[in-house]
Amino acid sequence: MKVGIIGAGNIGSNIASLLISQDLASEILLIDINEKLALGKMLDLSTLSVILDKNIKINSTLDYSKLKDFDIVVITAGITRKEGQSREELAKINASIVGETSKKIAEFSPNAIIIIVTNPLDLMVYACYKNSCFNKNKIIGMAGELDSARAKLNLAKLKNISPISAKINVFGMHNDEMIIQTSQDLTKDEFQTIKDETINAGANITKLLGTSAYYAPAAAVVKMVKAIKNGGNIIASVLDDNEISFGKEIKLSKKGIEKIVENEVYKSVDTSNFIKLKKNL
Ligand code: TXD
Repeated sequence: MKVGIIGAGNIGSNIASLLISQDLASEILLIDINEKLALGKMLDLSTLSVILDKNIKINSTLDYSKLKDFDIVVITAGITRKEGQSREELAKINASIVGETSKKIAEFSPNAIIIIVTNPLDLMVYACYKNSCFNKNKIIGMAGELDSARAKLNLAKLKNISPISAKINVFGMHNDEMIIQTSQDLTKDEFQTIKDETINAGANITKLLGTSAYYAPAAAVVKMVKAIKNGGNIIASVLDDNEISFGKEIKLSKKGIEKIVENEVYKSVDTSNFIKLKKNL
């Protein structure tokens, strides 16, 4: 599979590294407005592929015509929120980056499946849809797998169980309004603790690193690539008939979203902020 990655920063380059090590791509193209960064990452990743005995084509460019007929394109491009900057401002700036990028993908890889990573995630799925004019079943946003993994860790810590066997998932918006669903018996207080810790998980990492998390977000994208390649269920931000996007469980294949798995919790997702911000993009 040919995988394009727009934005060769922390998450983009880690996605490439995981794709190479797990034999998930035959070709990888890195595109970044910072050409030097993309070139440097490409050279480093090419060397990594040789060390791992992987025969894979890796290139970097700013020329979108090289993104011809790719199967999957991941968008991580964008800016991170600066101090004092509102969510609205960030949404506007990143929507224009994601929008321009999406138009280019539509021009050169019209049959691709697009995975959005850029924040604010759910709104960026909408921005991609509006600008690419792709069918809704070809655009998915990465957040639910990441938030669910964070919730699993928090539940495991609280109940002293393995995070792998923790039965907990996160649906809805990729922000404080996320919705947690678990079959684990919990008191109200325990549930609230897990919810608070999961909501704050990203910000805690950002405080420590001075930048947002990247290993886990990259791994979550790669999980989505695997589900596209081999078929499988994952949680992703997907658009509904009203052009509102939030995290739902979906069945994926090489054709895109095959099915949305219905769940009562979708009805309790608060979409008011999304609708308000969407109008300003
Ligand atoms: O759960 C999730 N979806 C997320 C999302 C979890 C963590 C971080 N999340 C967001 O992903 C984060 O808030 C950012 O919006 C993106 C990418 O995060 P990353 O940590 O990879 O950011 P970097 O390292 O700053 O990389 C972004 C790259 C950088 O190299 C820029 O030069 C490039 O994007 N960039 C562009 N490339 C191409 N074209 C344009 N216009 C452009 N603008 C910036």
